[in-house]
Amino acid sequence: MTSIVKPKIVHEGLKRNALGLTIRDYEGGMSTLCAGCGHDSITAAIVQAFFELDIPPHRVAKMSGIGCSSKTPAYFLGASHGFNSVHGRMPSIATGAGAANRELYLLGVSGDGDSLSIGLGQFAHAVRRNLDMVYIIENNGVYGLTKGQFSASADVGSKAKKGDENRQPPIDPVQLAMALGGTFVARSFSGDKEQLVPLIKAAVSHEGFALIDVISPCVTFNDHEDSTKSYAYTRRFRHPVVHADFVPPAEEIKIAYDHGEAMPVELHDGSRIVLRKVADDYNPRSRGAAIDYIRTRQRQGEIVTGLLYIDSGEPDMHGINRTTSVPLAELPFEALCPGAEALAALQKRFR
Ligand SMILES: Cc1ncc(C[n+]2csc(CCOP(=O)(O)OP(=O)(O)O)c2C)c(N)n1
Ligand code: SF4
Ligand SMILES: [Mg+2]
Repeated sequence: MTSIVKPKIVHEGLKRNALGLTIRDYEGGMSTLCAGCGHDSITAAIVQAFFELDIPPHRVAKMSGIGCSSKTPAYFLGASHGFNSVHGRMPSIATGAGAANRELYLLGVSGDGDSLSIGLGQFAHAVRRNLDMVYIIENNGVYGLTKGQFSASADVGSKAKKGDENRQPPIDPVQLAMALGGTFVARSFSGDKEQLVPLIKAAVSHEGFALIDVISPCVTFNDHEDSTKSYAYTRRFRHPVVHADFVPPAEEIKIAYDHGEAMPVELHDGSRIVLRKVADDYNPRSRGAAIDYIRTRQRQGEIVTGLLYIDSGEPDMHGINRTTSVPLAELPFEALCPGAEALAALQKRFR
């Protein structure tokens, strides 16, 4: 993937986190995306979230498929592990990495084309397995990298830059993930860092598959008047249903309760996401009610954002399969490989 080395200038006064690192330590190469691309704002939110969570970059494995969105891991967490996979195949790579080393923080970045067109099957099974990872879809409604064809998330009636109208119904990753049993489902907007950063932090702390669908306008091919994924459209029709505050384990959470109606949800590492409800009838812990609400608002032309559904009690892929608590990558080879004789005995049973 294309990247230009960014000169690392660290000012003395730059804030340091608990590891003594500055935000510069969480950056990557210089972006080669178009100026104003929503994907760059998501990169900035990822950098901020991991810096504030005090996560050592070498404990993160960032993965992607193919697309402008999938290029972005080159622009953040330069000292992390990384794998840029084949188009739509990132979930398999993430599953393998997670199976081998459950102590890595898995961060997948994908596009609407990468996840909802060619990679739909892979995406669906990663949700179903409740693979412990953060999965960000940088959703612009087009194939940006290949110059603006409609993707599977383009809305009916949305027009391409040259005027063609999309007539096929879109796939909404949020509703799809909920139908597949997703345990953390959120939507945000690349231009809303205040909402996106706490959502990323909560997603990292969630044990299981955490989807954040981020509307991320493509300024070159899909930011015109007739687009439903443009900056103007999203700003106008965005409807935050919950405000999310992320509270790390060591912090007093009383203040968060004081701000009116609050719903704290404890995550497995002791951190909390405190949801302040904006819509009276919204319940992010009821799958059915959340889907109904999203559909009702969708019929009124609104794009609901925030943490839309959470269930922090379900086992993740390792819990379901009862795998060893020691990462497979760290077990001695003899413990993993019982030898040729054991294999021959096993095969004999199937003859
Ligand atoms: C197997 C395969 N088929 C098709 C392509 C061509 N291709 C590259 S990126 C892409 C779509 C990218 O769209 P999206 O995932 O939405 O990312 P964006 O560029 O919009 O961020 C396509 C179809 C490819 N690289 N590999
Ligand atoms: S083509 Fe679109 S998605 Fe790709 S970098 Fe440019 S603005 Fe971003
Ligand atoms: Mg796209």
